[in-house]
Amino acid sequence: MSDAASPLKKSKAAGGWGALRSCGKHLLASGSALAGAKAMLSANQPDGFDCPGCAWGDPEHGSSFEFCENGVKAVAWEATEKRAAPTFFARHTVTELRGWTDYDLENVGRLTQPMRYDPASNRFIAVGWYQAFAEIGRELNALSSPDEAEFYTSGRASNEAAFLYQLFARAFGTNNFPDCSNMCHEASGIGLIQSIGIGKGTVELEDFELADAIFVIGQNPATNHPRMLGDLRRAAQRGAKVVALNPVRERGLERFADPQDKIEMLRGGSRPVASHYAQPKLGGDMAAIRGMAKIVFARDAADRAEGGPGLLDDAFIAEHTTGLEAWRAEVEAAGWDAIEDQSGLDRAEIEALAEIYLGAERVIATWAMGVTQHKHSVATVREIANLLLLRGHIGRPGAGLCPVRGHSNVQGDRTVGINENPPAWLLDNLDREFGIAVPRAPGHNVVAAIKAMAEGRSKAFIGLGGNFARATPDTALVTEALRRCRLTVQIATKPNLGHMAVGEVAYLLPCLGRTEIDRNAAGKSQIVTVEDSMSMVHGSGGINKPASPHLKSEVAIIAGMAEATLGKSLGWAAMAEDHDLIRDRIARVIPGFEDFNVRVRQPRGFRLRNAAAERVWETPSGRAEFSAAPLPLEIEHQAARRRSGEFVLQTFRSHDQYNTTIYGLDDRYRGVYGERRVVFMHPDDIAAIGAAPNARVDVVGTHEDGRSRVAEDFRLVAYDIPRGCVAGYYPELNAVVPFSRAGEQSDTPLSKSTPVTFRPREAA
Ligand SMILES: Nc1nc2c(c(=O)[nH]1)N[C@H]1C(S)=C(S)[C@@H](COP(=O)(O)OP(=O)(O)OC[C@H]3O[C@@H](n4cnc5c(=O)[nH]c(N)nc54)[C@H](O)[C@@H]3O)O[C@H]1N2
Ligand SMILES: Nc1nc2c(c(=O)[nH]1)N[C@H]1C(S)=C(S)[C@@H](COP(=O)(O)OP(=O)(O)OC[C@H]3O[C@@H](n4cnc5c(=O)[nH]c(N)nc54)[C@H](O)[C@@H]3O)O[C@H]1N2
Ligand SMILES: [Mo]
Repeated sequence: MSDAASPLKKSKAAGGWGALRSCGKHLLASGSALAGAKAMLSANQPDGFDCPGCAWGDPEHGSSFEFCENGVKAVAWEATEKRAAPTFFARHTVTELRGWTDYDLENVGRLTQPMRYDPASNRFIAVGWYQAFAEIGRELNALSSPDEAEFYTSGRASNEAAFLYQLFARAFGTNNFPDCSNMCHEASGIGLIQSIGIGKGTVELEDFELADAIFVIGQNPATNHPRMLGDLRRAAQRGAKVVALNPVRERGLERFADPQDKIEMLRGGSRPVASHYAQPKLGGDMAAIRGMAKIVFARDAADRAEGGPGLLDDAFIAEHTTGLEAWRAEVEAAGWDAIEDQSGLDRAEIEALAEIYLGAERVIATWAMGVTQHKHSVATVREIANLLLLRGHIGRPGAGLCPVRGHSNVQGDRTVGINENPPAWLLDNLDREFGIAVPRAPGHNVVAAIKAMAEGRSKAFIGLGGNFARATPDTALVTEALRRCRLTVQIATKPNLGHMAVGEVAYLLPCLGRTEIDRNAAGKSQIVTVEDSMSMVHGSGGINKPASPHLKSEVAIIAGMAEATLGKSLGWAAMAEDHDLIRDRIARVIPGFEDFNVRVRQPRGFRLRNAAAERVWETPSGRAEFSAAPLPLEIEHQAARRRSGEFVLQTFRSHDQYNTTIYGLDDRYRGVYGERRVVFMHPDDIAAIGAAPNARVDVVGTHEDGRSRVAEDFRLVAYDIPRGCVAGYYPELNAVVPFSRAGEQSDTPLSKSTPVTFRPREAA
């Protein structure tokens, strides 16, 4: 790769003073530096709130607060003194607000009162809670079937809110639970359940202190999981190999200066994180890992031929697994040409990766969206599991699988029942506990919900947080689909662009944030709980004064809607008053939550049992199952090359955003400042389309379904990225991602492999 294309050579390490300066800026910009600083001090502390940033685990020892730029931004965003009060909505029509940017709209501040859309004036007008609940109940009951309603969940919702929400929807009569998880780690859950019997990672935070090799696949922790970077860095410091697989050279993965380390900060130092960096092409990880397996099998055979014991964990394979031979046959059938072309890595590079794997006694594999948002993501997740199973790297200290979750409670929401395809035991337990008969038929995920609303089959949309219109693909189509609805209800802390896609009857219901004190009528403050990527469940209680006296907790809002829709019989009001009552119900419905109310008050909470981590495999065979999927015949970058002029686009996050929330316009580690409409491209590809670096282009989606998809006016940035692959930011580029292209089995939109071409902008 030519040096000219890499901004990394010149720029400094990730983290460090840049991170501190950036945090100071965000706390000040939020207009409440003091409250922000105070809030930060109790984030991820035993008696404070769980950080609303990411789902990385919290350390057991060292109660000192872990500094995280990401967390500071998330807290400052919520603790702002700015308000989106009724006077703001009186000044602007909804049509006008639709023309605002994501950034400007959220920047108005916190919602203060329930708002109802008034079609006559085309504005949101304040209403009382009682009136809002009553009308929502009437509208839901007027649907011809409960299956005409969609209940969307974003992963920040607490276990208590999510449990009550699924109870509400199921008691109402539907399993329609489109969930941010459908766009996120769905493939991890599905693949891991098939392979090891549980859809969650098997490692604990402590395992990172013992691992000899950590493969970080399709993940950008410097931006998205900064506290994970600390663990990676400590591992690298004690000599473990940290291997990055990422088409883009992400600076934070290469070098990192730790804001926790005062001496390093003073010296302006930084240390390498990744000892090895491989740049596969988009979607090429399955082939890369298959190549590694090919080498492992060959080296194993050679060792045995020489009378050695072989390199596989024979005892583990014999006692704990099934299906090895079928997979081995697939691996042997895959030719090196196909492996090299698909992965974009040459054989020598793959050999080097295999040697690191073979040289390590304890191996961890972590991954995120670079693995899960592709067509063959489930097969890829299973290929990762296969590789670890070969040498028994699951269920022992310092080794294991680690899908790194996104939203701070996305894993917990699933655990407590947000699932459009629920297991029978969950439904049986709900029926028994509440004396109801919940529906059995599977409901809608995100893609199915979009389709149903677009076709007019679904008529009501309830959003528990999140930003459905902006987070989903095909922005224009989804915005239209929401506007076709009879009822839209958005439960949120701040207004966002998606909220302006109003149905005929539309509500914006303001809730307390996680940093705020939630007091019940009797004055007793309530806590909620969340589950992190390591299956640790812990309590979270706010410490800040609520942004407005009119706010209700998410739990209270769900209870209010449920009672207005279904009547009082399930005891909604009591559960809203006292969250312990919800936890008692969870304890009786969801396995693993016995004594919930006692255990959640232990300092670090408790860990949900993970059978696979104990080498108990809850699969049909009772063993860990090797998968034997053939390599795909062709993946997107190969197809794009065949149709010359086409590229495969991945949409990722800048350093200054949290999903659809834009904190600022800089992407410090990638050297982009003051703008977001950029496309990262190999310099030779820029030349190949007849453009010059920094030229402005329109990005055109090439999916052929008769719909035109264009995102206008982007700057081409020469970058260290494989040829044929380009990258740019979400949510802006969701305009060109078709919702109908989705992952096999996972049905996850292909946010990391969308075929596009480029069209020069006319010079102004
Ligand atoms: N600050 C901040 N923190 C966040 C979020 C945020 O938006 N901002 N979002 C949260 C959420 S919901 C989530 S899910 C996580 C997301 O965390 P990440 O998965 O780190 O998120 P992305 O920015 O989408 O980055 C994907 C990475 O995978 C690489 N990649 C893309 N395609 C491929 C591929 O085919 N193969 C390989 N090997 N790599 C590939 C990209 O180059 C990029 O480095 O972060 C969570 N934390
Ligand atoms: N093209 C492309 N699309 C993607 C992705 C991608 O990588 N590329 N990533 C996907 C992924 S991994 C995910 S997880 C989804 C995210 O999809 P969502 O979870 O729907 O989106 P967010 O941007 O996280 O939601 C932000 C909104 O949540 C609300 N909010 C914030 N805090 C709270 C709170 O405490 N309570 C409530 N009720 N509301 C709150 C605010 O109004 C804010 O505007 O996007 C997906 N979409
Ligand atoms: Mo996510």
